[in-house]
Amino acid sequence: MRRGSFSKISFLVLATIFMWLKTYIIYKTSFNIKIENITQEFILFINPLSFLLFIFGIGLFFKEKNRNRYILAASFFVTFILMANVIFYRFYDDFLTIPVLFQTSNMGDLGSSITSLFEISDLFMVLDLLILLWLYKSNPKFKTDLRATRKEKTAYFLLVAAVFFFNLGIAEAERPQLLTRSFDREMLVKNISVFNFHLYDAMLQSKQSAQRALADSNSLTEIQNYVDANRVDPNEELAGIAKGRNVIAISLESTQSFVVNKKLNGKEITPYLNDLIKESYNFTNFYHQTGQGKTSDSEFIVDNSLYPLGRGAVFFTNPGNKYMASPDIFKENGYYSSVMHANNKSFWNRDLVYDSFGYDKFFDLDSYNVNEDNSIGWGLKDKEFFEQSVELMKEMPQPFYTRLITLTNHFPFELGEEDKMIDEYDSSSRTLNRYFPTVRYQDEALKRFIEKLKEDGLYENSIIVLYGDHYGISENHNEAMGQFLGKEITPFEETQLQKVPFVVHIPGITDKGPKTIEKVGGQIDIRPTIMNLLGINTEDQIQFGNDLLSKEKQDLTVLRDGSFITKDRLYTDGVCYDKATGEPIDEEPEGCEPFIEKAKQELSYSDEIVYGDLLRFYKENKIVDGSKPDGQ
Ligand code: GP9
Ligand code: MN
Repeated sequence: MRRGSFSKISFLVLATIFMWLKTYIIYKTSFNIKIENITQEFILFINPLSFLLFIFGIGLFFKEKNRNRYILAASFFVTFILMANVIFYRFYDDFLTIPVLFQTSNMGDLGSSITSLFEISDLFMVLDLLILLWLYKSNPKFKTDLRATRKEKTAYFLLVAAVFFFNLGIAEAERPQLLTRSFDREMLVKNISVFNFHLYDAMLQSKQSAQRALADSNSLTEIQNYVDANRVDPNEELAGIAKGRNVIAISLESTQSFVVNKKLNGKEITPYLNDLIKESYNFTNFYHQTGQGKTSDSEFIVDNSLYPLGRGAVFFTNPGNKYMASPDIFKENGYYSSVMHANNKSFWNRDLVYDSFGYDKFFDLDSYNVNEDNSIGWGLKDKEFFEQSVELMKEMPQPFYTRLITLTNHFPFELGEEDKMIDEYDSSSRTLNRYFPTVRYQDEALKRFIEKLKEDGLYENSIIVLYGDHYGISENHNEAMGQFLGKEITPFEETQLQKVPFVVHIPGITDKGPKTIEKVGGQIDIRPTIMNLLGINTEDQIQFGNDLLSKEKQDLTVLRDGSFITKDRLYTDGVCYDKATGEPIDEEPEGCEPFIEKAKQELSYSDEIVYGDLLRFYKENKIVDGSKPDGQ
């Protein structure tokens, strides 16, 4: 670059470099960002660059004096953002988001103690500002009257774009589907920088507020009519058979039904579960209904009996909505509620969402003793997790509702040799091969868990609910899956593979009278089914699920992609299949026809509730006037 050009941007370059290094130093000293390899470290290092070049680059549109003034102001502004995050992180172990900024209760906690959160070392954060200020005031080298030419500006912003896409490219390679699939703030900051994360957050926020602003209570009236028309009476005989018991719900990570009662090299894959279902209510035509939000979507469905969103994770897009979630219903019935999961509390935005759902407590990573020896893959091993969870459960006020989220059977299905109780499979898919030992391990962990509940006196007065959260083996592994199942994986089979276990074990009851329930259902039916067993009435709830034990329940379940399954038909990708043969049926499309519209309608009603935050219009089981929402 010519000297002239350089002097036009030298103040800019200096400010950028200062801020870049400062951000990286803050990443390393003030935030706890887990780095697993050198690529991740590199991404972390370069990620502030695109934003900083951009924001300081705007200075090129000003003449020199104003330019430097602008750059100084931008430096103060960016430093302020960093500082706010550092201080917030010190208290909450999390990055700032817009909903959090407006969550007065959170901010109230911080309140007066904000000054006490400052540390002497924070002064380091203004060091570069002082240098820039001093240069601006005293050093004429940084003052020329030159304007940047059009060409130079274009070249500069092309460079900014190149840096941005380079960053995004390697981040996507390191963490596929970063922006659509993973909504962990730490992950976003680690990959696209704390600054771009705020921009992303602002974008989501504005979209969401627009949709919310346009909604009124009339939309809810129509939906309530639909819900009421589709509600069936729960099973009367079974109503209240588990009244007053603790509810222990276990989310089985990535567990699909195809492993149940199935052998690999002559060995059962889930021997414990296979025995347990003989003493339980076992639902054999049960499907997960999750979308991109994976585990978090399943949590949303289970606790709300609503559908997750077609795009993104509702936990991330609408964490602050008004919900009528299980914890609130349980609370009204004298229950204490909690979630137990040994991961960062901010993963999937859980900390915020659980507050909205009304949970009394989230036992997150900090509640567990996690070290290298008791961890594998994503974190704490299931056996240890269950073991420690029972200890925590012993201290809970009873009756309680607690949801435990397992972790070991998560892609990439890593497991230490000492924990392998079954061989890997032998196929072209490393993922499928490794799936079996981790499923087997999870099954063993479950066995130990229930034994421990018995030892510790928590078994008899509880009901145990098991469900698979979502698929573990995606369609990318169809060939290997076909080899294992001994049949070609057609779109029909692929949809059938979305079946996950749903098992309700009621000590003293289901062991004496187990049932196999073939009624077609999905995760939205879990809440109404369990509530009826507990004798809790959910007739006033706006929910799409129904009691799966009710004779009247229609054999129909809608998956998030619009596919659906009835008693004898399966519809996916616009094709109607005969369930008995797995073959498409052209001559008799009526089998699917009546449900196609219904499926779409139901999903869109559910979306409307979420995007419009419609449940805010529902108070004390009545729809209230939409013109005066509760001032939120
Ligand atoms: C992470 C765990 C896994 O906390 O729930 O999430 P997933 O990737 O399955 O959605
Ligand atoms: Mn999961």
